[in-house]
Amino acid sequence: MNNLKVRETICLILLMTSIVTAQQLPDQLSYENGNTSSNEYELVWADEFDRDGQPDPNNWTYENGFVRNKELQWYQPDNARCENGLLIIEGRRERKENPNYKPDSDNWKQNREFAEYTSASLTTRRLHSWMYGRFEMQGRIDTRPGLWPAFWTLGVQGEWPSCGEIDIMEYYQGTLLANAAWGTEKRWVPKWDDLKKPITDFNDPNWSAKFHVWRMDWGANSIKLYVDDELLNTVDLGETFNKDKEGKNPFRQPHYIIANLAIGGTVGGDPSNTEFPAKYEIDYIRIYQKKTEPNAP
Ligand SMILES: [Ca+2]
Ligand SMILES: [Ca+2]
Repeated sequence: MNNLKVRETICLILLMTSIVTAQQLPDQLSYENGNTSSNEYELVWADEFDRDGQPDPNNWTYENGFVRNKELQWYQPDNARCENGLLIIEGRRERKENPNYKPDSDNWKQNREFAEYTSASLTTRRLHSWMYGRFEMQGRIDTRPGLWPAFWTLGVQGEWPSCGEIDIMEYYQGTLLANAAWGTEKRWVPKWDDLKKPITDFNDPNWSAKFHVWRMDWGANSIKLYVDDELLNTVDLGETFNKDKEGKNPFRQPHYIIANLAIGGTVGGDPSNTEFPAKYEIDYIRIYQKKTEPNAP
């Protein structure tokens, strides 16, 4: 090739390259703008619940017996199973003898001879915890009277509520909640940043029959809680320092997750006319963190 031909060829190659680049650019841009979960965040942990049988013991451990809020159910692993790609937490009306029964005790965990209900509470405590990121749960909740399903987190250090609590999904008595709680001057008394959303506000009579996606976007400065991409509550982490002696911010430490179906108790409502079993179904739980700065917002 003479010099002219070489130049023409180079020009042609450059021209074609620029055309190809120009054609690729819009797709690339729309991908970057539209799909934040695959661009900004990367998946760091997930359970898709796609193997039938007991939930994966590498991911989950269990709360047992009577645990909190004077709830009616006895927690036991038997009420959790994976089936057709779903984690099913099943509330049952069944009598369970309380092995810790002491008729004269002032403690509600001891002075009940029986539990009249059973259910399950799964947690990643001591197995998996994360600081910051996007936490997502797709599930379907049973919204009938007396049922109190939740998908929430607790911080790894400190007693409640100084450890920090985040309620990504909580439901009872017709209302969805999206909350955070932390410590005050008084032991065991929390400060809340709460949001209550009656499910009738969704103007969908079939809302409870459908699966929904609950999401938390958590960074060093804020927590944002969503259902189906609707922002329910923003928590300003400049405000969430515990008012105890240590004064720590419990939302700047790793948290583990809990998925449970409570029945009755302090605020769960009256389940006595509800037909059992009741189901809380979870299709997946996914945790994403930012690629560039995994521990920053
Ligand atoms: Ca708020
Ligand atoms: Ca699934």
